[in-house]
Amino acid sequence: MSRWNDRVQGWLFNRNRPCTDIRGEPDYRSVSVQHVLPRVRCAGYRRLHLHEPEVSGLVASKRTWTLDELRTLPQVSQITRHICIEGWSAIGQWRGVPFRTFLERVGADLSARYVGFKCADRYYSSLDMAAALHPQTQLTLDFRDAPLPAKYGYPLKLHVPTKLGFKNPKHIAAIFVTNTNPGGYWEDQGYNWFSGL
Ligand SMILES: Nc1nc2c(c(=O)[nH]1)N[C@H]1C(S)=C(S)[C@@H](COP(=O)(O)O)O[C@H]1N2
Ligand SMILES: [Mo]
Repeated sequence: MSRWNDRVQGWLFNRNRPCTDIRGEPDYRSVSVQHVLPRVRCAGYRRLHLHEPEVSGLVASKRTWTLDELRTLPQVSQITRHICIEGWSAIGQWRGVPFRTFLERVGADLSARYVGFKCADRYYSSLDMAAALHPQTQLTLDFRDAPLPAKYGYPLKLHVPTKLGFKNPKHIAAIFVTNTNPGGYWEDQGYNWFSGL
């Protein structure tokens, strides 16, 4: 049933419709309960490539991206609402690279079906390619005008305002493009995989 639901949601998804029309003031205060906050290591540990995202799968260029390199790509600032399935939501101001720009830069096969994410705290999730390419899907580096605080996903988070909160991976350690559905931490425990808004 959930599979069928995924398919119908996929058909209904409008690839370009902005999903949030935010007039309110950003009030982002996470109410999420994350049991493990990973200790992430970035600049300074670069030689070890710890927790700077490793890009693999159906991409022309498989390698690790440093945070400095990500900051050389075009950055966009946006205000979007995050909606958690547990009943809270909050508006945040986020800056980062439009994920489509990133996928194009790494030579991703944009006709592949899924993009998967592995996180430094062993969380994981995945998206359909249409959601990954949505103009508001953002590889986020900054909260307001400063690097993401640890609890909001340092060093890197994916914002997907067209999806429920659990499909917005924080502390991203690996990104891969694939035709095999990678599932997700909550998705594999019965939450609907598509979870569109
Ligand atoms: N790595 C990682 N990403 C994660 C989670 C997590 O526990 N670990 N929780 C998810 C859930 S359920 C929500 S609602 C949001 C919460 O993001 P926030 O803490 O920045 O508000 O992150 C999502 N991404
Ligand atoms: Mo959540």
